[in-house]
Amino acid sequence: MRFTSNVKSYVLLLIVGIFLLLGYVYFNFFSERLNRDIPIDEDQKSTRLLYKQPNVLVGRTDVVAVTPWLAPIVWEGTFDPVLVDNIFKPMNLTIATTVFAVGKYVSFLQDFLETAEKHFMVGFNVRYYVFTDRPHDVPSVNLTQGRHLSVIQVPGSNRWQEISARRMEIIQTTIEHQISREADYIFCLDVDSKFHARWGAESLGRLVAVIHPGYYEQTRDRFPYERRPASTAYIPMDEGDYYYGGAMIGGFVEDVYTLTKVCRNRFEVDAGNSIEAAWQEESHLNRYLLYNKPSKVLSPEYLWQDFKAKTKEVKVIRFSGVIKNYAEIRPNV
Ligand code: UD2
Repeated sequence: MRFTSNVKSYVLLLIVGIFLLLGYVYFNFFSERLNRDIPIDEDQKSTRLLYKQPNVLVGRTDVVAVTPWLAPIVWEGTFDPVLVDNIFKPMNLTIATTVFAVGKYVSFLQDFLETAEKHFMVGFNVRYYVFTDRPHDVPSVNLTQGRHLSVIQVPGSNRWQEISARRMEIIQTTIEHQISREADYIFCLDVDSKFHARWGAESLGRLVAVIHPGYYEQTRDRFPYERRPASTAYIPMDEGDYYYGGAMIGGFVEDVYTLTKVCRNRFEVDAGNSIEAAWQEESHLNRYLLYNKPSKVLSPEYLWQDFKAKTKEVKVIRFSGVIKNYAEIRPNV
């Protein structure tokens, strides 16, 4: 009798133990997943999100943070990184990042990738697409979890203008064949650059462009737009919003697809008429963005140049072009 009652107690204890273990597993793993899907839940203290109260009267007054078509211009101090991350991180987004390293430009890849791992879209799924004619020279860089790199072979060229300009066509076809299935957003970046500080989800938008650091203090008639009416990139002297840098194009994959397709077609029309726009694809980009306004504009913090002294309104340099010896690095002068 005594033996049977001991067995019963052991069985009872075992059942209680199993329930406790299951409860522990549920609350530690599954409830955490559920909470991540609901970033702000006022009823549950554990999911409260604390951040500085937004203010409509106090903020940056030294820069303009909105375009006349009401798109944000992203400057340090105009967004809360903690809040932004809490909105975007639960969405489990994948960000495609294209970078061309043709000819000697392959030597810039190591710094570009290593600094991107430190500062670019940290905590997001990132897929780098490296386009090069020298796949064996692509450095091996340690990527953190959720980040991948594909190498795509492209032809070399003996004209830098062609390498730079053909990016539109190659990005367009790669979106069509691969990226459209693998990513939500895309950034197309220049390789001869390094990241120096956070470049995060505050930069995400439907169509994103960056203000070129060399021209944000100039009047529109001084912008180096294509000025010949015979070119499809033509912009008259009394038109234009900002001068956007060709070193960054971003947005939803489908919106960047349309942009690259249109610019590529216009580039080919020009080529058929023996015209090459003043700044190749950058000129076509500027023309496209004049009539298809970006939904978000990044300040020059997101595209600086190492040779340029920091100005007072630029509080943080996030991404900057390195100083390079053009004669040494380019296939032609
Ligand atoms: C400006 C633009 C650049 C592009 C170019 C016009 C900025 C800061 N830069 O830079 O985006 O619009 O004018 O053509 O706005 N590349 C190679 N191999 C080469 C040459 C170029 O891979 O031999 C690729 C590489 O990814 C490079 C990019 O093309 O970063 C742009 O070329 P660049 O950096 O020589 O052009 P740059 O400095 O005049």
